[in-house]
Amino acid sequence: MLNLVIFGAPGSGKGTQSEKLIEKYNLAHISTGDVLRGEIKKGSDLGKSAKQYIDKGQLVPDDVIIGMLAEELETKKDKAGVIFDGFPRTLAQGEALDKMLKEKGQEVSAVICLDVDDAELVKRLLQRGRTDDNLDTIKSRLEVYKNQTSPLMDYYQKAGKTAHIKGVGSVDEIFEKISQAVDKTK
Ligand code: B4P
Repeated sequence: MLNLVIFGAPGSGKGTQSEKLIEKYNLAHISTGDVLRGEIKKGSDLGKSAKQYIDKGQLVPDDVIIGMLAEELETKKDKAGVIFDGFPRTLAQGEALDKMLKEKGQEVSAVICLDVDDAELVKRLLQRGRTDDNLDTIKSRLEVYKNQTSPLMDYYQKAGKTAHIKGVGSVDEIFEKISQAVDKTK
């Protein structure tokens, strides 16, 4: 099983590159951001609670996300692996993912880190214009990324699982570099 984590700051292109990876490698796609936006659209209790965090640029609490991820993972069984897009985002989430995969006799195969500087991230997100893509919220999201999410990179680096890819250039050029990194893990 190919279990890929796609890692990077908000707007680094995780969702964009995941779309291409799922097609090329026949992977299931779990985007915690997409699942949360789906819940918001449905107006569920989970969605109502998540919206308050997302609108402020904060992370949704770990227990909510980990429970949601476990449920999603159970529905993805008929593919060659899974791409985890936007999850994990904290050390607790990373440890929970390892535990869930271990119970299935699996592990994270590789962590693709998309490196993009802040000015480019802000430009992309303002252009995208989702409700959480306004300047104040973007600033909070970048802070949260630095303080809460980037420490997780050390965890994966120590495990020898990271591949750093420059996430600037055309989507196809970046995808080519990611594919080379993925092929090395197979
Ligand atoms: P996400 O949905 O994960 O979104 P993101 O990090 O903002 O964006 P992504 O990196 O996927 O960027 P994209 O490809 O779309 O998270 C949203 C919120 O949900 C979080 O802030 C948090 O509150 C909550 N959440 C989600 N997961 C969570 C978790 N695990 N724990 C707690 N809370 C969680 O690209 C962005 C834009 O750039 C697009 O418009 C795209 O077209 C453009 N772009 C992409 N590649 C480009 C390129 N090479 N050049 C130019 N533009 C490019």
